[in-house]
Order: sequence, then structure tokens, then C-alpha cells
Amino acid sequence: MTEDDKQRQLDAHRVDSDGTRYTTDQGVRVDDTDNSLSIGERGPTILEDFHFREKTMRFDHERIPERVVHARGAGAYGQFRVYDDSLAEYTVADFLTDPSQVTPVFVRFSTVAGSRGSADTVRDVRGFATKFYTRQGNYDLVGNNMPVFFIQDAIKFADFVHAVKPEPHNEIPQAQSAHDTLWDFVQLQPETMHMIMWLMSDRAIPRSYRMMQGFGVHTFRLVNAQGKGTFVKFHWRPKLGTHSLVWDEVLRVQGNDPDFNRRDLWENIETGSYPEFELSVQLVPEEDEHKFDFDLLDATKIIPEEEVPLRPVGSMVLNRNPENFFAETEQIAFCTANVVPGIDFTNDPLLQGRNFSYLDTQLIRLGGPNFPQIPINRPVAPVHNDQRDGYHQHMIHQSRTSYSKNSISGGCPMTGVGSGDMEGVFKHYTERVDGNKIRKRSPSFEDHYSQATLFWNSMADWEKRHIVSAFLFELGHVERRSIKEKVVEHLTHVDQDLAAQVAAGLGMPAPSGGTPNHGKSSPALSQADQPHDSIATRKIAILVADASDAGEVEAVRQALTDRGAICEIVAPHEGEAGSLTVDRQVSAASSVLYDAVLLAAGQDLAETGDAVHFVREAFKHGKAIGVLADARPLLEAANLPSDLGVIGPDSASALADQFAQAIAGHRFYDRDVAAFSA
Ligand code: HDD
Repeated sequence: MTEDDKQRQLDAHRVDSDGTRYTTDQGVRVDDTDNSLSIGERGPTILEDFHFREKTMRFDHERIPERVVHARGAGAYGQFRVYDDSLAEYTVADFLTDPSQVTPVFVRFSTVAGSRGSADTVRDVRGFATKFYTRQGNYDLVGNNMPVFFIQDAIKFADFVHAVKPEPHNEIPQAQSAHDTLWDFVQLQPETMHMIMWLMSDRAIPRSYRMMQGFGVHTFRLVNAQGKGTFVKFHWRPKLGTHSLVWDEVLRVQGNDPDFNRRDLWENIETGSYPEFELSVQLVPEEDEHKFDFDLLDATKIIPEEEVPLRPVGSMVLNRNPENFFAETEQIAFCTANVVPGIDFTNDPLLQGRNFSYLDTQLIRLGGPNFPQIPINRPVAPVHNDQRDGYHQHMIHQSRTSYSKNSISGGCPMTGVGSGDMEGVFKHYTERVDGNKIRKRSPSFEDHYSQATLFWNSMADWEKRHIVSAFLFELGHVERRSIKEKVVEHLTHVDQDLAAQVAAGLGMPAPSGGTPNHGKSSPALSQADQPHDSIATRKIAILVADASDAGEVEAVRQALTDRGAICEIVAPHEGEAGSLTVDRQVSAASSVLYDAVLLAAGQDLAETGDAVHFVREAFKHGKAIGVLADARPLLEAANLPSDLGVIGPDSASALADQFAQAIAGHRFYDRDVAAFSA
């Protein structure tokens, strides 16, 4: 089975209403769906109106329960291909070892805390869940854009989610971690500290789903043909680099375009700018399980890349949008227990609990045990077993037996052992386990601070500033003083300087005590160290007016689009500005929806409040600003406090390269904008 097979499978379920006639669900043609059946024109509606009753019954049942977490998301189809067969030494997973195979995938990106209708750009973890439709069955890699998790044991998940979700009495706040119950959970559960550092960092406000990393989080196990295991961590790295928004911008994007990340994914796939992610693995021989200063089974820990380098193994391209959000993105059902031969679990207590939870949640969400038959969930590998019946069974099983072993059906469907054919059979990894039945966390899970410190130490100065501001925003929304104090106390075990800065902002005395900083860092954790070499798909606003020099504008536009950027002409009015076609009127545009701005109009826009605000706001958010020679008056009207990342005023030919370079750098975080108001 191949990518085409998945396509054919989906095709078989596609319904197109083009050229069709309206019918009931029973296939009876309907004469009119605007007026219910009544006695006389002004008389009562009658029960006999089966069309009205069916239509309304269907409407009343349209919604299914939203996901209890990760309710808000967006998905896309794509394909995965491994580079070579070098992993064959470690795993029998076909899709990870056969470079001739193109494995179809569906990826769903999501936020965690918000409801289905919440805004995209909130401070939150992003889900990054991939379903690989492999020849050996479906494999789900249900990861996040952060490599660690809040808790170590799945039994705490319900508590954590209850704490981060809106508070129970008034259901406030929506999609926000800035409230008492989350921080109360944090202060009482210091195992959250490493993840909290990630959550307070810019990783929690990605510029795009296409520009964030993905992580399998847990240590999994690869298993080879001899049954030998190798520990593995999975990483996705975006081809476009890992970039974020800035917090003040995020707050404004939420109002300007609540679908910011969803729209960005959709539009780029529609226009053929296909998001691409490289899959890498970190491999640890079983013999090395105990050589680290943390436990590999603890999901609040990373394996620093400097200790175990990433090994790139394959690439995933997302190249097709779903056709129907509900049928595909809403009904896709991921489960960490969906593994294929060659991939197995470890005893990570978070992973073990997830393996139960996902299957269980699909039963309530998708209304019964036959959800794997929904087109988006169907494997391309053939499915045969004796599991039958249940709500919404789509198959018409022909066999006279539904038990195993049987003789009536010739023993079919046959197990590996029954048939003697063990090709492609999933064999659980053999692991010896001895121990008492206990409820107790391993002492090897006890260090909650060292890697939080590692993360802090690895940050660039601007990343540290953003983390401090995030703590102040979040704790600033916490009402109970005792909770804030306790969080600051935890921070003294991460880094004294961090704790002191947060304490100062909260008006608390400089904290004492704490743990000395170990001084280690992992440069790979900083976004400053991610690639900044492309402007592909960046959105650039070109501010023009009727008198703008179209030749100069076209020259810069060409230079930017040649490098893959997307330019939009923004002007005081719709229609034409001179010979330039306007994409957006300035008062209907907002700088927060763009990555950079080119000023291409002078006096006319210098007198337009919206345009001046546009420029100042872009500056405040660290964006590159290109200035054509004629636009000097607009630049002067904007009265920016520095020229860092402001390119020009100059001619198109003189500024284009430098402007493009500035955009590739993403943001000028070192601008002093603390006291600058847009
Ligand atoms: Fe989970 C959904 C990721 C821990 C229980 N989780 C869900 C999704 C992602 C993750 C990306 C959305 C999938 C989709 O798009 O449909 N979850 C994670 C990661 C975790 C994690 C990376 C830690 C490493 N999750 C976790 C625990 C539990 C759950 C410990 C329960 C014990 N997660 C669920 C769930 C969800 C879910 C309730 C909600 C909807 C769904 O599964 O299908 O079962």
C-alpha cells in the first residue's frame, strides 16, 4: 500500500454535490427545504414532516465533544520519506528503513488549553501529532513543540489540565495560563519547573506551525530484527527555521486574526509553499541507560544534543489541505499506543498512562469502537480480525466466524503464530521486570531544577528578557500573594538572577537561599542558534500612496519575491495607487499580520495616523523596516528611537539585499522599546 492507496481510500468516501438533487438520508428526493409542512399557510407544523424532523435531528447532533485538551487545531496531509536504510541496524520499521517508500501522513497542530473556538496565538504548548499510514499499520507520533512535559506520571494529568483550564466557578480565563489555579499547581509540583521555563519562553508563541520544532518527548525504543532495543528520542526540525512572535504582538494578533496560525498553514499549502520538517533521532544504546545524570524515563528531561547528537533520518512535506475540517481534522484520532513493528515503548510512566488515555478518549469523542473505520483513521494496511459489531459498523463481514481459533473459516484471519508466517508481525519487546507493587516515584526522577537551569543558561540575553517578562505577566495575573512567593522560591533553584528579576517586578524582597547555578548550557536550545537564512513565505507590507514610485516598489518587491517572500501592497484606499494594485487598505491592515514593512510613500502617509502607527508598531515588535528614498517624511513622522534594523532611506537597488537579510534575521530584539509606545 502506498500514498496512492491512501488517496484512493479517501476518494472512495468523497461526496460531491455538484449536479446532484437534494434528497433525504433515505435517498428520497425533497421538493422544498425552506418551508415546513403545515396545515394551511398559517397553521401548525405537523409531525408527519419527516424531512423537517430528519434535518433538525441531524443539526441537533452535529457537534461531537471537543478534545478535552488540544481542542483547537489545524491539520494537513503530506508524505514522509526516509533518506536511506541506515536505521535498519536498529529497527524493523519499514517506513524508517526503506527509502523507496513514500509514506502518507496527516499532521494535526494544536494549542492545548483553549476551547475549539479560541485564538491561535496564545501562550501555550503546541501539539504536533503525526499519523503515518505505513504499510505495516498506522504509527502515531503524538508530540509537542517542546521537548519535555509538565509532569512525570500520567496520574497527574487530570490535575494539571484542570489547573490550566479556565477556573471552575466562572470559566475564566479562556486559553490562558495566567491565573491562580495553574500557578498553584506549579508551586506545589516543582517537577513542572523545566517545562514552565519553556512555556515562559518564546517557544510558546510560535510565528507559524511551519516554523516550530516538534518532539516525541518520551524516550521510545527502536527494536531490530534480532529483538535488540535501542532508546530513541524523535525530533522534527522545520526547514524554515524556528521563529516566534513577540508577546505584545501576540495580544494584538488575537483580535486581528484569531485564526493566524491556522490561516498561515492553509494559505501556504494552497499556494504551494509546502511546509517541510526533517525527522531526526537521538539514539542511546541500552547499555548506556544509566550513564546520564537524569533518568531516560523521566519526560521532564531532555537528552542534550551536545551529549547525544541528532541524526537526521528523513523528511516530511505537508502538501495538501483537508477538504472538510470536520471529517478529517476533527475526526482524526491519535493514540500513542499506535505503534508498528520496530517501535516500542519504554516504562516512562507518562507514556504508559497515555497509551490508555487516548484510546479511551476516542470512544467518547467519536461515539463507539468503530472510529478506526472513519476514512481519516483507516490504515492503508489491510485490517482483519474478529472484533465485530458495535455502533456505526461500516463493514459487512462475510466470514461465518468471529472467533479465533476456528476451523469453520479455515482458521482465518490467522495470527502470526497460527499461520507460521511471522513476516511483519508486531512482537512486543521482551523486557525482564521484577519489583514490588508500589505507588512511588523513582528517586532518579527527583531533580526538578538542573535542566530548568540548563535551559535558562542556554538562552540569549533577549530570550532571557522575554522569559522574565512572561513570568511577570503571568504572575501579575495571579491574585494570591503566597502562590507568587512560592514560585519565586522555586526560581531561586533555577537561577538567582532570574528569581531576583521576577521578585523585583513583583515588588518582593530579593530572594535568598536557593541553589548555585551549575553553569552548564546547551546552545542548541536557543532560538538564536537556529537557522536565519531564509525569507521564504515571510509576509511583507509595502506601504504606498498614489504618488509612490512604482518602479522602485516593483524593484524591491521583485527582489523579495525572488527569495520566496510574500508582499502585499497597503495603501490609504483600495483599488489602484498610481499603477500599483492595492491588496489592503491601511486602516483594515495591521502591522502585526506582517513580518516586515517597506516604506514606499512619503508626505501623503506621513500625515495618515494609521500609517504612522503601522510603522511604529512594526518597530516596537522588532521587525525589519525598509525605507525607500522618497519615504523619508514617513520615517521622520514615525520618530523611531533608533535605526537598528531600519534599512535606508535609499534606492531600491541599494537597499534590497540588506533589507532581505534583515528580514531573514527575523527580529531586532535588541531595540530599546521598553518605554516606546506605538
Ligand atoms: Fe496528550 C491529545 C500531546 C500527555 C491525554 N496530546 C493530545 C494531542 C497532542 C498531545 C499533540 C492532540 C492530538 C490531536 O491533534 O488530536 N500529550 C501530548 C504530549 C504529552 C501528552 C506530547 C506528554 C509528553 N496526554 C498526555 C497525558 C495524557 C494525555 C499524560 C493522559 C494521561 N492527550 C490526552 C487525551 C487527548 C490528548 C485526553 C485529548 C484528545 C485526544 O487525546 O485525542 O487523551
